[in-house]
Amino acid sequence: MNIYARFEAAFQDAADAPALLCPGREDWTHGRLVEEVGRAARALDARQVGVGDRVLVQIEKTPEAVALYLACLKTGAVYVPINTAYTKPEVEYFIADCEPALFVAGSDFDAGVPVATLDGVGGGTLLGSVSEDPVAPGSVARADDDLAAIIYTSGTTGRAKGAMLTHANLISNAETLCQAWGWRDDDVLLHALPIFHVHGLFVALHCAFLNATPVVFHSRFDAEAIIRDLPGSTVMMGVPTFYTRLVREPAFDAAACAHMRLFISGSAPLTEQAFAAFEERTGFPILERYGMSETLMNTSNPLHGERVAGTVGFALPGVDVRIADPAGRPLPTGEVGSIEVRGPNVFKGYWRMPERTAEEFRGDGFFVTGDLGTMDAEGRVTIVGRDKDLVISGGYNIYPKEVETLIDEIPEVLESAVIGVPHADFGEGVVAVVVTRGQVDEERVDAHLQGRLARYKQPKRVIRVDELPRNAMGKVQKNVLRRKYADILA
Ligand code: MCA
Ligand code: AMP
Repeated sequence: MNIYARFEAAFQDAADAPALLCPGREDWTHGRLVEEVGRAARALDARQVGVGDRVLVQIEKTPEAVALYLACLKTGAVYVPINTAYTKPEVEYFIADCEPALFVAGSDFDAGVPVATLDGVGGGTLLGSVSEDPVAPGSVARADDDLAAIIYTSGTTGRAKGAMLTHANLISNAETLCQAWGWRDDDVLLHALPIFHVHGLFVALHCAFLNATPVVFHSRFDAEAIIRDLPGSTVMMGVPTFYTRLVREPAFDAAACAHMRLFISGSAPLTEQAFAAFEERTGFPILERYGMSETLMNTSNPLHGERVAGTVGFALPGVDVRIADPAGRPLPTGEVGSIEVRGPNVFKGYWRMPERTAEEFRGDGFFVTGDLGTMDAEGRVTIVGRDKDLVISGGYNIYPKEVETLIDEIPEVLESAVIGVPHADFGEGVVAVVVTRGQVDEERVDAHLQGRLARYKQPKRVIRVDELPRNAMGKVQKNVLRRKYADILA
């Protein structure tokens, strides 16, 4: 089943009802959305994008971008969205890796593959010359394990891996979430997440699309704009930074949230303090859930029942979650181990990386998430750490290895260690600790990374030291560094 067939059936039943409510722009009904999907499908066809072809996309968040995503689903192309913050060399990696039939960029890009543009107001070459004639409803039939999207996620080696997600992965997870979160016909989703990651693109939009309920579509997160639109909304999804920023706004209180029914958090740990501050201010216990690009959503706190701060809740229906030892053997209740998951939500593998895929699956089909956690007797999961060297800053993942590799290119740098330390706004912030020959200051490191690495991955501070702490095996002790510099960004 093509997931777009599910969406389209719901859209057609709600053709005159609002789909995307866009502040500062004309709203789109579901009927209009279907037309725009048709237009984007025609644009793909005009560029000979066929079934199974990759469409790499690095564009601003607009209704047209949503239509392009849905058009890829409709036509059986594989949607490959990437962060708008990526620099040219980063983008070139993705082009070489996924070999797109088309790269849709925000502005002109010299790529060596066909390029079309779609800008921040929906203009550009992609849709510019497409005829307005209606396109027939329907979508290309897709088998359960046919790809719908590739979502790149960085690896501990510093090389990004493309997680291949199938139509069946997306359908099963969307249905499960609608059920778990009790999606209602009168729900209105307040959407301020980027749409190049699983959270904003699949988790949030699919709940609304399966039910053809409206989405208040903000192009980016802005606390004041959120407060303005709360009275017309019922559900919001966000990363913890959204919620800690909202609590800092004096106008954000129980009265402002009176029309809301649910706030959902994920992508990064929501601290117990943030959970408590939010509940104290609004009366709402945030519902925290846990997922990954490779697995979509795995666990969720309950809609009805106690939401426990600092935990990510129970395995979602149909998803097996276990805590295992390094050999994949299940551990007794309460013990800390590797979080492993299996189910219809789990991806097909990494794009053109069969060995990496094999390494991260157990023989019995469980996927090793790289997160460490515990499960209590009731099945409630708590994430206690990560077995992977990863920093999560404002919900974006940053792999230290990628940053270290670039910093180590500076001739005067002898070695570097990139760590995440507590950051008041982003939860964790990136810090680089460097050993240098001669004077290398923060500006020198900044200048080297500029244009090579997305800004959000760049260190907020660079610290020079004489040597890095190492254990008996010679491995850099990042935990020692994290403790030592724990306060510098707080
Ligand atoms: C922006 N900056 C950041 C971040 N965002 N630095 C570190 N971490 C960040 N997350 C930097 C910019 O580079 C810039 O630096 C300065 O902050 C201001 O940039 P601006 O774009 O204005 O920032 P903002 O609009 O305030 O963005 C913060 C944000 C945003 C709203 C928290 O990062 C965001 O939307 N995060 C959500 C990420 C997300 O959707 N994650 C889900 C993926 P300078 O001034 O130095 O140039 S994970 C996922 O999908 C899994 C499956 C899951 O479980 O959900
Ligand atoms: P990504 O690779 O961007 O899909 O990020 C997935 C990672 O985000 C997971 O492996 C976790 O480490 C982290 N993550 C997602 N949700 C949560 C959560 N609720 N609490 C803590 N970490 C989370």
